[in-house]
Formats: sequence, structure tokens, C-alpha cells
Amino acid sequence: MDKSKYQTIIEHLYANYNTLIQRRNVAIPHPSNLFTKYQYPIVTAAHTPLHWRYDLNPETNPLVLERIGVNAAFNAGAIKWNGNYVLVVRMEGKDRKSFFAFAESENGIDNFKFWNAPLVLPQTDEPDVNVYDMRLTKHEDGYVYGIFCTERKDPSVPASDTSSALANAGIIRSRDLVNWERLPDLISGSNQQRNVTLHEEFVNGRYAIYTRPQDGFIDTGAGGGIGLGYIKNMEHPKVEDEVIINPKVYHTIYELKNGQGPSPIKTREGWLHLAHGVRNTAAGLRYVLYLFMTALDDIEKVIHQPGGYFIAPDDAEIIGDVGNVLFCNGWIADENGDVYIYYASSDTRMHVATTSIDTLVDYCKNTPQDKLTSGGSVATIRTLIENNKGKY
Ligand code: M1P
Repeated sequence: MDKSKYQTIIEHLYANYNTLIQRRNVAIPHPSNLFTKYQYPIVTAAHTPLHWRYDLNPETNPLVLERIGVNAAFNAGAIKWNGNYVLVVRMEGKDRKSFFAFAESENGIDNFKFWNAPLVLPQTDEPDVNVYDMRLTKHEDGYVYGIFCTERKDPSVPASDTSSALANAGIIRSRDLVNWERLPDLISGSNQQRNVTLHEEFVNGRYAIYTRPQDGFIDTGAGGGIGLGYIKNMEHPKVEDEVIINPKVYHTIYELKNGQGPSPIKTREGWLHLAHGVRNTAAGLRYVLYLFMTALDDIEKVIHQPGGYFIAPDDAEIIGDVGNVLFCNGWIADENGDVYIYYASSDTRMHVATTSIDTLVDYCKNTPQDKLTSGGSVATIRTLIENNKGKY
């Protein structure tokens, strides 16, 4: 290929890329007034820097072919850092391996740019095969903890079973988001753990950790529910006194399983939790996001739990590698009370929804609870209609 043709292809590639990552987002307030969604996903596979994917040497790649493909960018942890909105994104290569990469934006809703290279995750003696879904928590001990799912092949299954995995929580910590120390993986009484994240404060001198014990890799079995346990020393992260604080419940949006999203946010009226709930349908699993609150003086006690979901996948969000899934493991509360919910749709791309602490607390306190029967739901609606008499 002649030099000028090569140059044209490269310029075109960069022009398209820059247009994508500099695109301004457009707010779409939700008719419920609970949150605002945005027109464009904030991070996608196409946001992956070109120098991670293309060999930019005209001698070795004269046709400008993509050498390393990225399949998806989703399930990001989030933290406010030096005034910016920082995500640790789950990147998934075309080779199906997930890894982590930081992306940063000044306003939290658009212009997310990846740092120069993906994170090199320090290993334990038993290397991770696949890693995903990191939650970032700034703990009062001074460290930022990154807790993620680490997966290795299940050694107990027959050789013909090339799918079964053992999932557990891997733990890293840092003081600057650049240099990370790996701690031992979580030690718990469960076969498998996913959706694990740290409470930001000590509780009676111990670390408090949200868990999701499960019997199998997909099925939570008897362990189903959001758990809470305590750890004396993060260098030997053994979970003690684990209890289920938010169980899965028949015929609800979290009938099949649920999981804590990011670490809860402290408010004057309690800890705000964002979680995912999963139900089964003829078309497969459906993941939606719901909220609940726990008491400031007893974090095991759920004090408010609205019925139903807070955000569900809609329109283009329903479609992706694993359809009908909304998943969230990162949110940021600004000091002025604004909240940025970083959620992924269908295991494919990242979005943001904005709301406020006041809205979320009002929603949790005043949305009717799930009465668990159709009759109960009708009674709830009729009470509102009765109260609205003369107002419509
Ligand atoms: O595919 C949907 C989600 O499935 C898992 O969630 P859970 O642990 O609740 O089953 C996770 O693997 C998550 O990454 C994924 O988005």
C-alpha cells in the first residue's frame, strides 16, 4: 500500500475515534422523575484506545488491520478521584478474557478517556483465570479497596466439563489507584462468592463486607441473598458472623437471586443500597436494579425496601451479549447530593443515570413495599386512588 493511502486510513480511524470519545451526552429525564438517563452509552468496546488494538507500525501492519479485538466494556466500579469521575471498567476481549482498565471523565456523563494501559493485576499463588466486576471502596483505614470476582476452573468436576468454575472475591488495595497490593482471596464458609464489596466504615473495630454466598457457579442454592460478614484483618480476610440481610423471595424481581451492587452510600437517614435482582423468564434471566436502606446504628437491619425495581433495561439496553440485563457495581455521590449511577446494559456497554440523595431516600421511604400478592398490589393502588380523590 502506498504511503498516502496508509495515512488516509489512519487519519480516518483516529477521526472516528475522537468523534466518539468527545461526543457530548444528552440528558433524557425519566417520566418517573426518579432519575435521568442519557442518550449515549458512556463507555463501549469502541472507546478502547486504538493503540491497544492496532499495530501502528506501517511496516508490520500496512493494511491497518485490527490485531487485538475488544468485545465489550461493562460492569464498572466507580470512585471520585482528584475531582474526576473514575471508572474501573470490566473489559472483555474477543478471547473472552475479562480484565480491568481505568477510564476518567471531568463531568461524569461524557468524555470518558482510558488511562494509557490496562491494569496489571498482582496475583496470588493461585493465578486468576478470569477476573471481573470490581467494586471500589474508599475505606476509613485510608486505602481504596478493589474487590472483584476471580474465577478458576473447578478442579472437582470431570475432565469433560470444561465450563464449571469456582468464583471467589479477589482483593487489592491502593493509596493512589496506580500502585496496587494484592491481598489473599476472601476466606468464607461458602463454596463460591460473587458480588462482594466492602462497607466504608469499621463496625465495632472490624471490617464489614457484603457477600453473596452461593452453592454453585450460576445457582445460588441455599445461600441465596445478600450477605454481610465481618473481617478482623484484611491481610487474612476471613469472613466471620456472616448473615443474610436481604434474601431472595418468591415471586419478586429478586426471586432467583440478587447481589449487592456498589458499596452503600451513607445518608442522614440510613445507608442507601443499590442491588441487582434476577428472575427467570421463558426468554432467560432478567436483571433489574433495586434499592433498599439499612440502619445507621445497625447495618444488618433493612429499614426501607420499596417494592419492585428502580431501573430496568429498556429499548436498546435490552439487547447485547447477555440480553435483558442491567448490572451496577459503581456509583458516586457528590458532596452536593448529586448521585451518578454507573450501570451496564446486557453485559455489553456502560451507561450513567443521574439522580440525587434526596430523591433516592424519598423513594426508599415512600414507595410502597411489595405485599407479595396480586391482591396486595391492587390494595396498594386503591389506597393511592382513594387518597387522590378530589385531586384528579
Ligand atoms: O450476566 C449477568 C451477570 O451475571 C452475573 O451476576 P450474578 O453474580 O448475580 O449472577 C455476573 O457474572 C455479572 O458479571 C453479569 O453481568
